[in-house]
Amino acid sequence: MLMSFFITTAIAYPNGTPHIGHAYEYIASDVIARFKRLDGQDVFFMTGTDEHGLKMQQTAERLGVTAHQLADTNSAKFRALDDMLGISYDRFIRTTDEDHHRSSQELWRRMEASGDIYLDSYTGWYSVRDEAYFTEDETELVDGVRVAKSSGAEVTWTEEESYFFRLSKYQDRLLEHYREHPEFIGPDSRRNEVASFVASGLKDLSISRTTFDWGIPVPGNDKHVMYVWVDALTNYLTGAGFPEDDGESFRKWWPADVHIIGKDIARFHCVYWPAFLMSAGIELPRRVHVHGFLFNKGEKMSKSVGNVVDPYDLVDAYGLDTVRFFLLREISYGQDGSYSHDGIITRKNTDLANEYGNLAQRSLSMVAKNCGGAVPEHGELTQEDEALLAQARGVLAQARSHIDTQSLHLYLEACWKVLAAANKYFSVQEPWKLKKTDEARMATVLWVTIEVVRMITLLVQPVMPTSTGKILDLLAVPADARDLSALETSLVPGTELPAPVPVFPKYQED
Ligand code: ME8
Repeated sequence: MLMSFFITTAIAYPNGTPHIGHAYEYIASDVIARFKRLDGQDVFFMTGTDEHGLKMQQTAERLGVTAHQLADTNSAKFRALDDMLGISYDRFIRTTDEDHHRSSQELWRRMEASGDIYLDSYTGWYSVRDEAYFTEDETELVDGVRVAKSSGAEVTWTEEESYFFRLSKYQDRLLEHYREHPEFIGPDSRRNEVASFVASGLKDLSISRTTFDWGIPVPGNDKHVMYVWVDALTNYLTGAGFPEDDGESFRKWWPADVHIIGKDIARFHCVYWPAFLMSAGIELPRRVHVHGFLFNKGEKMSKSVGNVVDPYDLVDAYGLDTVRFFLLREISYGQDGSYSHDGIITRKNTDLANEYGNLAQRSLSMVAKNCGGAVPEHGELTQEDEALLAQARGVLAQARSHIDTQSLHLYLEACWKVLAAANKYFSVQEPWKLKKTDEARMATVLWVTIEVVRMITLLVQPVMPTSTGKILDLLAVPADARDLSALETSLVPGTELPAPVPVFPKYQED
């Protein structure tokens, strides 16, 4: 039986149009999903939109539309972005989907049945932009306006009847879980932050609202809608098929293998979410990977701050595969990072055009000219040949382990080390000289080089699906020999090759 792998992104608030930070999260998650599929796993990859809550309701009021209309319009934009970016999602979930209502209400009932929900009243600060509650000392006055220290978002004083979740009861169990499953939160630095937050003491959490109705009704009390984060987090269960009818889908996909999220929502995913699940008696996800923020030349972006950078512009300017590659190669996945025109051009011209594209183009042109346009015959392999091939073959094990810790930059680094070694090999072996002195050896060197290009291309398909497809076409690799098990095979001498064309052009300044 195939191993199943369930990966999710955060579901975005469709109160505005998507920005490059969203694109970054989708691309990284997509690379992991594609890698797992190529590695023979049965993958379920889910993304979507988080459509309830006060932020959506207030934005809709300002625009003179209903919250539902706003969600429909903008959810479609997120989905279009996914499609433009080549995101291979299996389900695009919307929290207004019918099955999601059932699932959220069932989670609520189970938490209630555990005795973890009680009615009281909430008095304190609320940030609509963060959709989060804050204690007084988590806020500060800036120019006479009270804001959340963590985000700078304005907070408003809130007093209303509310259901509470007994979060405080789960403090010890959460800490124990982080200790026993250190892989639950990555990278490690995030786990430490979360653990010290929990260790400092947890208060019960307000989980319903009565002053607006754009949300999922609380079972048994229609005056209340659920706090948007209760319903938002439950999307992961809904996608897996909760509450199970026959249980088959849910058993197959749950627990999720990894939730990919940004650093501003770590608390919700690493504290509230596991506590809800513990209360409901549901297994916890295996891992939450927290990525950093993407800045435009150091500037923080967000819809509410208003300096959104359009991912469409970026892709128009540099090409989709370049953008996908740049974001993952340039930034340590987990840290903050920034992008700039110069940074993207450097990666495009050196890593892609010189080290990868040029190696493929030079070796394949020589094959076309000197080996009858077919995969060359190779003679006995020298130590150098064997060493390079072994290095390329060795990348798979490293790539798997980097993918499992979401160290996407290290996975690409490992691939590019092999390309650097292959470039060095090519210039040391000087096949253009061998042409005059030892044609058989030239053929062997060319075979080894294009074989390494094939292996690295197989490995980096998840990052640049279109360009790698073109390179595999140039190597006449059949469609059924493009998954990672094909690393165990090699190019068959005599296979006819199409005329080579450059796949990774340099960026030309206008
Ligand atoms: O937080 N760089 O939605 P959202 C990188 N609905 N990632 C960024 C980013 C940036 N500049 N800005 C935002 C929400 N993100 C909730 C999630 S999940 C059950 C509910 C990331 O639209 C952010 O960290 O504000 C989050 O992971 C995702 O984009 C959606 O953010």
